[in-house]
Amino acid sequence: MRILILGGDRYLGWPASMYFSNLGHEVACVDNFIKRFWEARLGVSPLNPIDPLVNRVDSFKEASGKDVQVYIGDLAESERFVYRVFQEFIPDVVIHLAEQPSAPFSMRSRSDCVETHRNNIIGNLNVMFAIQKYCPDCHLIKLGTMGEYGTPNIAIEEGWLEVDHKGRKDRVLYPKKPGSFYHCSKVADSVNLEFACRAWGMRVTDLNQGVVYGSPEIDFASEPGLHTSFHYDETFGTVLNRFMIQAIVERPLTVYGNGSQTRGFLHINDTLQCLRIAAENPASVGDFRVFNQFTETFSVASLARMVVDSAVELGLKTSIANIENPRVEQYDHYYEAVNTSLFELGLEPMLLDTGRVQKMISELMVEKTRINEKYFAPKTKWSFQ
Ligand code: USQ
Repeated sequence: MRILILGGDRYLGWPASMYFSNLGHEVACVDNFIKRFWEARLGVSPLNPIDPLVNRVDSFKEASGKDVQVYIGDLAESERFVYRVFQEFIPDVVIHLAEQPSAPFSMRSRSDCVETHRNNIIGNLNVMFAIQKYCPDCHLIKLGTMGEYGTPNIAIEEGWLEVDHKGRKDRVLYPKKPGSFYHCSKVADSVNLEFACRAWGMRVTDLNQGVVYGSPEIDFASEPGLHTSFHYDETFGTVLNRFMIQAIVERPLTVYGNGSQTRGFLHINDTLQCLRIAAENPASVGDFRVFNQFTETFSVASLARMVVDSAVELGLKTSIANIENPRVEQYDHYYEAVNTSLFELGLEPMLLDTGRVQKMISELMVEKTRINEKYFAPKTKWSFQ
């Protein structure tokens, strides 16, 4: 397949580019390096220094013999750039990972909220119009988030809900209760895509992904120069990645509030597997298909306990600190989310236990001297003064 990966420079997009290339597909990736700009603006960097994308593409070619094409440009800024990419490459599958991914980033200020919406919603619209114009039969795999649903007091279905209301029935998009302006931008994307499926007959898979952790365990991913970006700061680092790094330097784990918040989680290798499963089993014409993409659920407190137990066995002394929660989120809430579709299509999960946490901590330990403890304390509050 000809696979176009949008957002090929960062945490998920770079391993996805190598992974699909390793599988023998023809891969091109697109990026405008805005995440590098945001990182510089916030004064944070990933655990490892990350080579420029074009250098990584060269290193990957040397290691694997495979070519990955690169297009550099902004999906949201100029539809002309987007149209040129689609007209030239004519993808069979588009994997859209090119969005501002952080809830805290979107809550920093008015301008960061607007920037998140501009980047995510307009970028997605430009991709939709490019598909409609140059490759209407192509399958769009769009990264959504479990956080679109929030934590409702009823079971979370996969995107759709059968409703029986005042004696009449319908199938409606599952009601959304997003937990940040970032999550709101993903809801807007879903609404736009569902409409385009009805109006234009687009084929879309919306992957409502949970919280990702770990480093990719795929061919070439751990070779020098080919690492992906691993964040542990409050803005771009996800919770388990942060906890593992905090444990390595024997600092207390920053559990927000009482830690009873429950979320779906998955290893980054399972993200890649899910993208492959979606690509190999395309949505039908006019189908807005939603998969809930996580392999298991944990409360933040239970994750922290698992990290502490794993770290102690490795001889590290760490503890749990229940700090004031900078976010507005529910505690002790109901959380029951369906995630059967990807399993039915063959997903074989890499589940989390103390053994896996220890393996990940041991691998990350090599970078111990690079860890910046200033990244641990959260500063972004959900409430504005
Ligand atoms: N948390 C802590 N301590 C920390 C960091 C986070 O207790 O040091 C808690 C948060 O309060 C939250 C949970 O851990 O309840 C998850 O936080 P997170 O920062 O790992 O994840 P989140 O902000 O929800 O966003 C991440 C990705 C986003 C993706 C989302 C999936 O950054 O791109 O969409 O996970 S989901 O959470 O299902 O919406």
